[in-house]
Amino acid sequence: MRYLTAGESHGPQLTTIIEGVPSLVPLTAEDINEDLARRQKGHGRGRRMQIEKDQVQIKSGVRHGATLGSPITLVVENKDWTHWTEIMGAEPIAEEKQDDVRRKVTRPRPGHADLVGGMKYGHRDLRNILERSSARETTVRVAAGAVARKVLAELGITVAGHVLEIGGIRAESPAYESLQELKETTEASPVRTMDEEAGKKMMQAIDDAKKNGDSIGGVVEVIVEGMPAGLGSFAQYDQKLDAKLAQAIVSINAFKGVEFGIGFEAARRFGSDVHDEILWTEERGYYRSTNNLGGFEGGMTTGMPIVVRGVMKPIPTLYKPLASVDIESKEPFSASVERSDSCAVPAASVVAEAVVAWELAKAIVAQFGHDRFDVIKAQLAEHNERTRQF
Ligand code: EPS
Repeated sequence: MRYLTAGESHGPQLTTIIEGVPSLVPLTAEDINEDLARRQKGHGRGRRMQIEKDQVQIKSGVRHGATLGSPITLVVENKDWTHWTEIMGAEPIAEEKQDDVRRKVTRPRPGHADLVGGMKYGHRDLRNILERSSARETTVRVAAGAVARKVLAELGITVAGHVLEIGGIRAESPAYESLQELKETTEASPVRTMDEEAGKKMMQAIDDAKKNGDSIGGVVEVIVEGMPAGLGSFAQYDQKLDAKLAQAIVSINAFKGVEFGIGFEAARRFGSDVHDEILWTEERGYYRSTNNLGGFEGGMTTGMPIVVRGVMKPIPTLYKPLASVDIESKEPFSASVERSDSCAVPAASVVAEAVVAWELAKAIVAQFGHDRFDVIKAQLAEHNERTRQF
């Protein structure tokens, strides 16, 4: 399975073309819209989210509620486009109109792609960079992830994301009976956290940052239950599934780091206090007494829940801008101010779910590869029985 995305933040639409999804997977626009709406929420979002109401249009690859096996094209229109049709239009504009129409950006924002992107592609108008490097693009990554999530759900695999930390305020480690409970609690939280008290403080921290013209980041966690053991491989560096998840997490806009299980904490413990002891029962097959390694050994899934975290830096667009240089005059200036969010960590936890779901569904389809989903389902059931009895 693979997908590409296309589209500018204030262009007419965002598009993804997804290839390699097997036939016969049940799929409706509603499955995708649910995740699109979840991504739009969260305390700390800016005015843009009041303009947009993201809805997918399925343009190919699905008929009467099920995938065909042919490429799936998903489109989400930008409602804001009506305000940007001239500024972002594809047609050339007359010389004398350019200053009025372009909304040219020449003062790069530290931490955004503006300066280096401009140097790289030779754009003296940095809008040509920021339009595509904007996190608006994650809309269609969530759409592609929703398709992957549907594949996983049909195989009994559940993916849930939540917020662990915002602006230095850390939620208590979530105690939950089931992933369903975690999902319901975090869905009701404006900052997608299990810990209500910490959630209030997080919201206050977001409001304070906003008041100061500043932004704040945080840590998100994705948990996946129901994964079979033995996906990915130790045999070659580029087959390690945890490495693919790490790439996927760090590919989310503004993400700077990733860890699995106890993560960096492992550096501070003895081996005897890190590695997860092996148990077996007739009913469960092999399992572990703990899950410090977050569901991976040797680049392969162990069958324990996958636990992966990512750290998001504060958004670099600041109403109280940092020092920058105007690329026309080379004079020092404050960086450009673009409308933005003061904190998008809750939304980013939904994006993290999507990119994790995508990598896992892709690994399953690759390993139990078939054009038909019913055959993949049967092969996975056989695999699970073999590993249980091994
Ligand atoms: C973003 C800037 C803001 C955010 C945007 C990401 O958009 P605008 O420039 O239109 O105000 O709202 O995020 C989204 C539009 C979205 O859908 O998540 C940026 O510069 O990265």
